[in-house]
Amino acid sequence: MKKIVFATNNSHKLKEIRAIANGKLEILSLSDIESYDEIEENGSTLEENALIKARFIKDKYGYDCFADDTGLEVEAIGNAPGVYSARYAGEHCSPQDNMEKLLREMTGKLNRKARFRTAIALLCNGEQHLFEGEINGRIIEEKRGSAGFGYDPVFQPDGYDQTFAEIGDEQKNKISHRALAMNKLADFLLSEDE
Ligand code: ITT
Repeated sequence: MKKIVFATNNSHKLKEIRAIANGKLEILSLSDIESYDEIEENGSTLEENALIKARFIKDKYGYDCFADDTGLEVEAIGNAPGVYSARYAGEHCSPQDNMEKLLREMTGKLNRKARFRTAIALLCNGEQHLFEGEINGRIIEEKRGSAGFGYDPVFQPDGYDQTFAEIGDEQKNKISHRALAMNKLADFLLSEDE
């Protein structure tokens, strides 16, 4: 089975990606390769940040790898927090701080449209590839649900009455931005093996 490193320090993402890969790929974590690096994400787009993370691990450890960068883009506030989603409420802030700031900024706004977007950068066999996934939805007025992570309690995907944090991991992993991007990556890697 194809082995590939997923360059993330986010344990929730690792769990999601392993569930989405569904045993078709062997996904190694950064701790599996004994990497405890803090990788600075100073790109100005999701694509650039995904490449920065993947490139760092490829150059330092030599493994074929991929990295994900994800942002929440909210239309009424100029597509913020976007590439700054992780540090929206400041450096080292918590997901709760980020959601509280977002709900404050959205107070009284009638346009609640938002989307999650994921860029995955893959460095494999000396080549670089990018895969994307996105899902549209809306920002609700108050947090609901306890599954998932990050902004999931305030994001309700189109076609659902529940937030990502209410629909649960299994359903989220069928429809999410990350699932769409990851399925493209898995199809690519598996077709290469044929
Ligand atoms: P790595 O860079 O180590 O992969 P990270 O948590 O820093 O992990 P990102 O920069 O991609 O990852 O995350 C941007 C922010 O968006 C961060 O606050 C996450 O909690 C949030 N986020 C990412 N994916 C999400 C998802 O599927 N649902 C809700 N929030 C998400």
